[in-house]
Amino acid sequence: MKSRILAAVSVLLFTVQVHATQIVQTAPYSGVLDIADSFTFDYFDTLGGTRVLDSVQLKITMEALSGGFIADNDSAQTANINYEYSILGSLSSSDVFISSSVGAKITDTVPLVLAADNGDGTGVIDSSGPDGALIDLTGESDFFQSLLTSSFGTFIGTGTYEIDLNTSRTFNISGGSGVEGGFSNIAVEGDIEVTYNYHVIPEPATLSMLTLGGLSLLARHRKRAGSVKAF
Ligand SMILES: [Ca+2]
Ligand SMILES: [Ca+2]
Repeated sequence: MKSRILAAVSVLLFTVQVHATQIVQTAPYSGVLDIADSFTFDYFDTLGGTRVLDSVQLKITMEALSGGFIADNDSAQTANINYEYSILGSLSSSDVFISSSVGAKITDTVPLVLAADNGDGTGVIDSSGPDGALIDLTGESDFFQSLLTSSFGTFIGTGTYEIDLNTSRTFNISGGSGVEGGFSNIAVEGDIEVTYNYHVIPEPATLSMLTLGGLSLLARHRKRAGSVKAF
């Protein structure tokens, strides 16, 4: 019985001490590529050492709303090509530690068959057929999240810090010659999310009351156990 009561007391204290909770901060963004913007977040405030940061999760989502990449054959022959494209939305900061790999990437490689040039010629990137094509990105999306279980000390403090979002886009055409590439206005939207996973340290007064409560509970049971023995 004694060990069971002690266990109950320690579980009670343990539950209070490691009561984990979260602070989630979300900054929405949207725009036409390329985007270069900064977003403001609050540092994790330990409130005088009463809260302990356990980990930080960074997340970025990205969805294409419209636009896409263009291919235009300007050669005299039919072109069979592979069109590799990507849009990268990456996060960085001069205030807090963010790994250079944190970014959402919409990417794919698509095969295209383009007819011989219909007369637009080099320098005019025309997506209309039969010698051109538009790879519509509408609805394509990606997200990336990174959980920092160490090296998150730079997120602790008071006040605010900035996280920068920069987008870039690339394409590579292979398998044919004389094919021009480009892009139409690509609009995207998404969220940048910073989550603090932390636990609260109970105040000394609370801890003492819980300890006293547990000990008096134990004492009562000892007394009761003693009286049972007397019979
Ligand atoms: Ca053409
Ligand atoms: Ca052309």
